[in-house]
Amino acid sequence: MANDASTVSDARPPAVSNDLLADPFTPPADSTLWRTNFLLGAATASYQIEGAVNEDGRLPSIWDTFSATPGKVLAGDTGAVACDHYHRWEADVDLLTSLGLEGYRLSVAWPRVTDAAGKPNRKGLDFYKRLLARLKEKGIQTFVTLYHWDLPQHLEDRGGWLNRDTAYRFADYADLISRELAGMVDAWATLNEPWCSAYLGYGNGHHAPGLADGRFATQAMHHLLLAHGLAIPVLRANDPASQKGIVANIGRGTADSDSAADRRAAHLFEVQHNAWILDPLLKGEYPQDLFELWPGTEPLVLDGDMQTIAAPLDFLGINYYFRTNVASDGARGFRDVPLEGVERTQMGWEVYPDGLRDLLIGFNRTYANLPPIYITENGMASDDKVVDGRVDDTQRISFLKRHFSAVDQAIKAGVDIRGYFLWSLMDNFEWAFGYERRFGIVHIDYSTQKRTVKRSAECVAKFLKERQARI
Ligand code: IFM
Repeated sequence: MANDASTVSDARPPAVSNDLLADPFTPPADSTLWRTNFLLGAATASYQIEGAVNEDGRLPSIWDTFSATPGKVLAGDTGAVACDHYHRWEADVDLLTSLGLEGYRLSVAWPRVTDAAGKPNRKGLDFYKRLLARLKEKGIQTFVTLYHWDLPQHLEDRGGWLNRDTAYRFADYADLISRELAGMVDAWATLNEPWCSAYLGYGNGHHAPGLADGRFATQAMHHLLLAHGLAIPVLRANDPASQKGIVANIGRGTADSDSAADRRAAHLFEVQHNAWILDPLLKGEYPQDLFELWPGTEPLVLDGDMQTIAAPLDFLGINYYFRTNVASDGARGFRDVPLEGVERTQMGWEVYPDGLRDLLIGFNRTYANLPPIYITENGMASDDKVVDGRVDDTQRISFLKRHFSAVDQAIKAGVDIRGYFLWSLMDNFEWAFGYERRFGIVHIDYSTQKRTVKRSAECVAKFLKERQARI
């Protein structure tokens, strides 16, 4: 989950131990990640890498507006140029291929492919057609997200996700794009991280469109989930051979003490971060605890909405980054109690791989109909520098190794996990933190657009090569 300022601190990571340096990456021989049908790829998103915001008929998005508003994004950064991927996509696909990555998760920019009347914008569509065709030619599996936060501004001007009509406009967009790209996509995800769109966008205003009201957050969430539910049958009809799913960010909440009140606080944290999204999708209902935590915020739900939202899924995408330690805050539910002396990333987020394992095992117990899982994002930001042509991102290597192990443990405990996408293929526009925070396994020099493969990417490539050699 990106950019919740409450989770950012100045803590610096401790040094990485010697044995990790000696054997930086390769999973142990009995790891399930050696299975060649476990897909290993990398992920990006349109606004974070494409740039070219005024080209070929692209319309403004809420992130163009938000990032142009003083004080909203660190250093006044915007996605106007980003990694210039719109012009450099061929070299970027070559980069993916040279690393041996088997999957690529990207998103389509809604304002690039439709005009204000929802009609196709041919030039924008052609960009994605060329990109997907090249990826297919290279044998790379494609996971395409329809909405990674770049809502067309003209829809926000009519209420954005607070307006139920946006859900229907999204279904129209899903219809158009899946007709156009049918047969070119291996897996469709409707939304990326509705928690961030609803809570950060409409609940606390840290993200576009920057509104801050608890009732807005729950209503926006309802319309986002409705949009998802309306789009799933459309995608099935238009592109039957592909998988259909959604991507949720999940958060681990642990109790600061063993007291019943703190344990309840940790439970409420996970209701707010996980069950708020997963219960409607997998049980067809909102968790009632959510409205105890946020009284008076029940969204307007029309007859049939919950059945629409609970449309069966082929996969669930899970994005995991960190845990939050919490204590009871009386009527306010929970408050963060940051732990001291723990390893943190450039975002200030705690490195806590067990949280991923524990959440996955917990979901497998809670949801009888849990679909197959892909880890659609996992990774970390570090203040990476190019020194003598190399980027030695030791902490990321260790981070990835430990999260691979967490995934392996969850698989061995019975969770059906089919793949893992690193966040991110390259450093990019990290929303409210602009370009300062670097999540890539490839370094970007924003003044020259030079790409430099980091050591973590070399480790992943080496592992993939060894795995391939075993076939
Ligand atoms: O960069 C974001 C991404 O867009 C969505 N998931 C979290 C990442 C890191 O904050």
